[in-house]
Amino acid sequence: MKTNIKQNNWLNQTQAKLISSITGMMVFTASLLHAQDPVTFTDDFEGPALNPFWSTVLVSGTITFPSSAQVHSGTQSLQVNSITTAENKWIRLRHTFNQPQYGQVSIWVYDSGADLVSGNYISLNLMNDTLGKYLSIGTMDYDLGPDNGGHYYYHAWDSQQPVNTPIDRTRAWHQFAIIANQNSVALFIDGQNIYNGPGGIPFETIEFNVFGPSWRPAMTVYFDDFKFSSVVAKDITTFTDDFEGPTLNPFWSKVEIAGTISFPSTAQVHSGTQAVQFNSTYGTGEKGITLRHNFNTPQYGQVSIWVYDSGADLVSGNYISVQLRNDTLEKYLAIGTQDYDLGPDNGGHYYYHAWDSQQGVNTPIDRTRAWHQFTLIANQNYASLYVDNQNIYNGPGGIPFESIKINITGPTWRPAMTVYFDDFTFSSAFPELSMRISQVEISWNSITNKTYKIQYRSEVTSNVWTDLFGPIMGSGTRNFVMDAVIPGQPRKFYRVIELP
Ligand SMILES: [Ca+2]
Ligand SMILES: [Ca+2]
Repeated sequence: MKTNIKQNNWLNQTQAKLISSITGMMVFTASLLHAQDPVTFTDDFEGPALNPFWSTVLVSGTITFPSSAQVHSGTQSLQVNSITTAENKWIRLRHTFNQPQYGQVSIWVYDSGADLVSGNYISLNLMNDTLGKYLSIGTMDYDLGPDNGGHYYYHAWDSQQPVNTPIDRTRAWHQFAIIANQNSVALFIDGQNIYNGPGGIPFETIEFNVFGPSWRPAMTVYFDDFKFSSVVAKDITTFTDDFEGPTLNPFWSKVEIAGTISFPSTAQVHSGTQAVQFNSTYGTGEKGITLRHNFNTPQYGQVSIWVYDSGADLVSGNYISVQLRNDTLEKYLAIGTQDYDLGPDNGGHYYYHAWDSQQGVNTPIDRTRAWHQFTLIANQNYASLYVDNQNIYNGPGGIPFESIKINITGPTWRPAMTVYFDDFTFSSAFPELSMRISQVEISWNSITNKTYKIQYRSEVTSNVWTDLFGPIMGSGTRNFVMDAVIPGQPRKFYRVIELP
């Protein structure tokens, strides 16, 4: 008996992504046989041991974990201690991905070196090791005033040297956030945008660190609340809700403060026989009635919803707002109303809020007590807003949204109000294509008058050889059989046996 074992080894299901760029050009990338990276990873440093996501390099320094000396969230953070030795200080926490990434990365840093004439460098870096390029937000190893180490610095993909920012260092918690896209890069400190520039370089490694020459003093720095999310769509890519179901779709989570959500409601509908009804109450505290959806990963895409504006022409009402939110950066894109309608320049028109708006901006579109459609588009290259298909805003993009929020709000003293929403749509700018191998072909050179049997083994058969096909008569040529590939099955071995 002769056996011939062939291994069919697919580590993971084939991954393919279809990415459409703004020019309408389609770029198709597919990669086989690579290990999966996490799509999101957060670390609030509350565990008993450092998460194995991180690898460490400790030269002239140590890590104290967990540390409770300074925390941004919970009761723990990560403490980095540099030490004075003959060597330069170099304490790094890093994660290297299997595949280069686009995405959003943020961390909170307790800047112990603020206002010290001599300290250590602190930085958050996204690195493309292959190209020797990096994006970085950080500090100098001294603070000698606003123009000389007293502010935070950044380094863009193509910077020749660190660039000073307007943001003063203080001995407190600060958030460093980096969004690295295919088309753009945006850097933020405490939610303030400090840099926008070209993208197109993915990062292979995330690193945060404390370093400095040997002669700089020992320093203790704290890090907390790290967040990474890939910008690749792993969520649903489209979702529509005409609010015609028997219960509210679990896509939505509800918040009902000084009010309620009635579902289904038939009092006012835009389509079918049902809508969702928001009811605020008077005098029971600040109103906050919300439907929300949190995505697993930040999104680019388009959202629209129909709103029945019950507050139009009322001198006192509630705010109505539809928002795409980047909760990490505490930024949002929104269309909505004021909580009063006192004429065209004073609450009588619809308002919008762009990613970088300081306050709501008036539009030319009059409020009426009727159904109106709000449409919000947040892309890598632009953001656009529409009311009833009329374009009310175009501006820079580059900030993905992590959640959708639909709400009515208002202070205690504003009256109770009832507002209706209907016909919601969401579509991702990254329609995800997926590819998998559904069948394998097994073939062997056969001899006339011989019979063969095909067997396989896998984890499913506890690695025992099991008959698949046969006996099959040899044809004197190459024989072929097909076998289905079951989704999620990691590995299967085949062999052909020549029967005696
Ligand atoms: Ca914490
Ligand atoms: Ca409906």
